[in-house]
Amino acid sequence: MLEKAEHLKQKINNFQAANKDELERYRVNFISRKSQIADLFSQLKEVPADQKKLAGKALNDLKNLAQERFQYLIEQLDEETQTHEGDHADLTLPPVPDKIGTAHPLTIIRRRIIQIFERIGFNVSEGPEIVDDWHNFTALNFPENHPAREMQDTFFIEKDPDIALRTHTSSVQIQVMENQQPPIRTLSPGRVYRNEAISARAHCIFHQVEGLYVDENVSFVDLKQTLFHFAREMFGKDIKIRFRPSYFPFTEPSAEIDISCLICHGKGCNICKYTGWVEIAGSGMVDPSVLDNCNIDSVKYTGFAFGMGIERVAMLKYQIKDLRLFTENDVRFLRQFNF
Ligand code: 2NM
Repeated sequence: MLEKAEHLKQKINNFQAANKDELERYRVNFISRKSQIADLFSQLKEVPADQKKLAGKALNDLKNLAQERFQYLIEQLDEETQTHEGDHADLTLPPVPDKIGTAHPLTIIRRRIIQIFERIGFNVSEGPEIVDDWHNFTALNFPENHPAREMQDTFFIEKDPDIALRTHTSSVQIQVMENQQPPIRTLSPGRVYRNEAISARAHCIFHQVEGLYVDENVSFVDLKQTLFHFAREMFGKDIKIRFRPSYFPFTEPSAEIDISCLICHGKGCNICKYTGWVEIAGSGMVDPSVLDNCNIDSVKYTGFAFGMGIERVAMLKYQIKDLRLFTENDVRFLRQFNF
């Protein structure tokens, strides 16, 4: 009896149903009331009493196995006929939704930066990417023939040294100040260009957000608190920031802004080069001569300004190690930013 059960078990496990007829043959052989299993059940009464329990269990197991395999064969056959013939498609089912794309990580970060500053009264200003020397350099206090102009590795338009691709979005803010009197609170996001070799850390095209606040009595304290607020909104309430003295032609005093390293929380790691700090932005009090260049009274008004790279913020926020990923359009990279 046990031998016969074992034999049937193997037959069941090996059974394949390539079509409905074979499925029916399976049903008759192993499921129906005249099946070989039913046969064995009817022989159970002849089994000696001391072996009945064991044999009964073996037959029950066999019966369950036959049922399970039957379900499996039905599903297999269903799947095959659906894909091969298509005549099993259920037209009443709702359609499978299309996969929708996600915003680019730089778009997500740009929108978030704008949102943070809009909530404290900044508006957004945009301007051309092709600019004249005045808006990109001269109005910003870069002296004629000053090495600072070369420092920025500018792309000039061929045969016209007066026209260039903007190297920062400060050019937009010059336009704003030329056209509007304080109070000014504006944010200028946009693409900027610098003639640099492409690497994991540098690109000739990248994105910036610059901020500008001009009014009566704007002080360095306002700059510090505004950027501290931004850092906490962007990176969380535990973030620390520090200001390091620096130099820009268009601000005086100037400061570089660091945030505490998000990876090691200030303990020291290879991202922050074991300093515990990473640079996030440049900033300073707008040089009075820049205000004067835009016909804003530099005796009455003061202002602060700052600039940061959107790529840099995104790399810190998402721990992206190579700048080139932003422009390769590899969906395996892009679809990770789905919020
Ligand atoms: C920076 C750092 C410091 C800046 C200055 C101005 C303007 F137009 F008001 F003079 N806009 N942005 C500025 C100041 C930008 O980027 C690193």
